[in-house]
Amino acid sequence: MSTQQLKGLIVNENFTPICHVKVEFDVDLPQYKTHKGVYSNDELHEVQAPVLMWLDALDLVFHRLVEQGINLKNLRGISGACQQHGSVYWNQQSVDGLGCLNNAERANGELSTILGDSFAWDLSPNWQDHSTSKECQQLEDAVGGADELAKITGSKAHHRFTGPQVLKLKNNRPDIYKRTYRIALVSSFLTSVLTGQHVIHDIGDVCGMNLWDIRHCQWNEKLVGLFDDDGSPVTEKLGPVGTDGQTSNYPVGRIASYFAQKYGVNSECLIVPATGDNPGTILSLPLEPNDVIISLGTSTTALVVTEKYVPSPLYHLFNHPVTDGEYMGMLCFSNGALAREQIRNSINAKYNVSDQKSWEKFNELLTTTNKETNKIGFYFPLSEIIPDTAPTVKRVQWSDDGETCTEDDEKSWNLPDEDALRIIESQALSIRYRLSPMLTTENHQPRRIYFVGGASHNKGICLAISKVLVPIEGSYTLDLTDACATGSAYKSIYGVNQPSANWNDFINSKWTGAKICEGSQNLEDFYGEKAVNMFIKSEKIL
Ligand code: XUL
Repeated sequence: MSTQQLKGLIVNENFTPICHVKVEFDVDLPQYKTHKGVYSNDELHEVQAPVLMWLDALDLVFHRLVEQGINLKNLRGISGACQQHGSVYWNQQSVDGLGCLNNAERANGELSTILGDSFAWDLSPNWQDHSTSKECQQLEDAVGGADELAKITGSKAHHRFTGPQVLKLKNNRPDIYKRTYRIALVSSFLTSVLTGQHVIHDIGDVCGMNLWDIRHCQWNEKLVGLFDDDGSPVTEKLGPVGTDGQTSNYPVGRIASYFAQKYGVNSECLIVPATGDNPGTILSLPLEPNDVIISLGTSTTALVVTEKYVPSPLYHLFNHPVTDGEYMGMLCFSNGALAREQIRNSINAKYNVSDQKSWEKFNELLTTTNKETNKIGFYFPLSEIIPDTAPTVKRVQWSDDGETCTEDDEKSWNLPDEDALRIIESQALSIRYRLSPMLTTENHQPRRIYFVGGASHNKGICLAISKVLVPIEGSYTLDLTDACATGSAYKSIYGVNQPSANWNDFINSKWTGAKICEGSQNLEDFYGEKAVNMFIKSEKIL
């Protein structure tokens, strides 16, 4: 369940994809009038999604699978990968509403009708929401600052994280908060609808709340204490968490009879807890420690599996969604494809390239422009998450001794040509600087990089990023359009078979590999510490 669409992917026991359907919220469910799957209020910096739309999307996905001639009697297990941080506010009535899904006589009609009265709020705050500065401060103050909050929950306070969002709801909409019986993440919401009962939160996804104490495996008392003035403990509303690999990986139940009756799903089909989209992504391939996945989509995300719990306000640490004692490190930048495309468009306009969407000239400039350690460009057409910055474009140039810098001096920049390499350099330097504490190789280099997402098909971009990150064994691209859906499909196979094997053995036994990105092995580290230091200094001027 992503921001703009819900996909249904079926794979067999050998990881072979069988069928793939999707529902695009704006296009397939126009009655909700969303734009890119959400409602945005630019003045209030709020971004929200209608919950009933997701229920209609779920019905439509099953409907489309049936339309494709898939016999859902063969379905043995289902899991999911959902946009992280979003929260769903169920009311008391939901116990009965969800129960209806398991009652042959009452499970009639559409999900959005059966569960229509089950929500205290019909909206879910989305990960793009930026409206919780006050609450972020409250959470950090409660534990003694950003460093402390990162130590406890794996992340400093972020606008989009569920804790600040729920706190804002309690402060601004106490009526809704009072009516809330259970707060679900998008992942636990999906698992609940599929099973027809309230369920646990997944151990990986719960770390996207800024409330969960990762080392002690429990809600943090000081943080949940911020909700105490309401009179009833927020932990009751938050409900239980699958506190280890056992509870989060094993099926939580069978599919609700609604889906068996209506779409012919095998009534024995097991539901394995859904996780977040990023934890789902790391399950799509056998990652060894120090391997990095870079997802080049609308946003840019870098993910790494690590056995070290080294929290920092610079990045996020989550529990590994499957393996106890491992962690997923994550960087999530909101600016990615859009920023690169804007530069590509001005380059194509300058050179009268007839196909506006062609990357040929952009990629040529990546190889003909001089690599730089003294020039840094920041290109944020959208508000940026890392660093927390309003939309801006800024170009800086440092003197060789790193003492003085000039800003936005258009004379010394060959524009827009030079922006092609500079945007890739700065996106990659930001990843390099922030990932390095989590990497345990000698020079904190990644072992391998796996590129996924839209721009992973662009070899020029992948190579230019690799030159900054210098992976020891090179970079690889995966022919995976749906990395997170694929990872969660593998999770369902693992869970259904009541895992005795360790996750990596399981995935290695079935996985068929990735393609090497030509030229990405044995790279010389041109950029080195000098470029990283210039980058850090430049970011401070933003
Ligand atoms: C991760 C994040 C996004 C969402 C939506 O922290 O906010 O990646 O999960 O995809």
